[in-house]
Amino acid sequence: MMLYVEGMDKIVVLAGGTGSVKLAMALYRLKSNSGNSINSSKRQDMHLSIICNIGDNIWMHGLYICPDIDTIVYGLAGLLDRERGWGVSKDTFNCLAQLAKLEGEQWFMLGDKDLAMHIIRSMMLREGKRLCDVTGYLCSRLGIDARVIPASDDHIETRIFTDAGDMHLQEFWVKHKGMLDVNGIAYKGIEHARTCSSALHAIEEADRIIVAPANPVSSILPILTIRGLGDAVRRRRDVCIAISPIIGSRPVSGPAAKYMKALGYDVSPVSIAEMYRDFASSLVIDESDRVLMDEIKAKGMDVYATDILMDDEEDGVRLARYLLEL
Ligand code: FO1
Repeated sequence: MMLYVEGMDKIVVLAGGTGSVKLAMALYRLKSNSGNSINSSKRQDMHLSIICNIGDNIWMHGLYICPDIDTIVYGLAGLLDRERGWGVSKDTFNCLAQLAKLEGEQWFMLGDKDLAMHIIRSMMLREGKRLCDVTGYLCSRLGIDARVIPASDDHIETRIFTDAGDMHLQEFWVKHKGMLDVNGIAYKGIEHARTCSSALHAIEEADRIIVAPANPVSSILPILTIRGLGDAVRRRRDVCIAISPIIGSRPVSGPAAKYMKALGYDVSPVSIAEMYRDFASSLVIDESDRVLMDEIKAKGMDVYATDILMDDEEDGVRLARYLLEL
């Protein structure tokens, strides 16, 4: 359990992977003592806890891959391949090429350096350690001064229902390149999953909870649907603020539009308000969606408009500061 220093803001982020890491990195840059390049007068004392989606997790080659956790960990450790938004920068794929020779075509790009993470994690899990402890250990080895917490130690997986059958999210998104029509989505195993005590503790103690601009269906709802976790966030609704992952009628990135339509939602920040209003009291939308403010207020949320696109690091830091100052 984390020991908090009196007077420091406790910030909790609910995060997916590629869409969330820019915000997580920006908050981390603002944080003091993270060895970053921000002018010290602009830094802010804070405890940063990032609760990560685990619905993308998948067993491959006997290894447990946790893409969203790893994206956040690599981002905070300064190792992330920022262009792709996942994996380790300047990684090579020699092991994968050899696997292709021995096993046949590979569709999931596991880099040589990235594999080290999966090998150690899988070994520790086989020794009986919990995913939250394994993640904490890996973060400490990489010198990360923040808590990265899996939403649960239990395995859940987001299944996508298509005309070609139901499949793991990674199969849909990576193997089939997100091209199939989506008829439905389910979080397999979620009814038995329990949240980690460290996630509950972080939520209870938080001064601010930030829902990152992540895919609402495949990143945020799997977190909030885990037993105990959604209730804990609901109890802290007053300090919970969400950033819309939709600008106009398009997601900032990824397959959110397909998934939202499959669940019967219009692709709009107003739908994000419908999905999050039980958990968050405020929604931050893009400046260009100002016209929707009244409609969102009518859903029962406070609404703020600013530039939410994070094209570069400075955009991220500006948005992070805006969220902390709201
Ligand atoms: N995304 C891809 O589009 N293609 C890949 O081959 C791929 C491999 C991969 C390996 C490790 C990892 O941590 C992430 C990886 N991702 C890959 C990203 C991942 O599929 C998704 O973007 C996330 O699960 C969504 O948050």
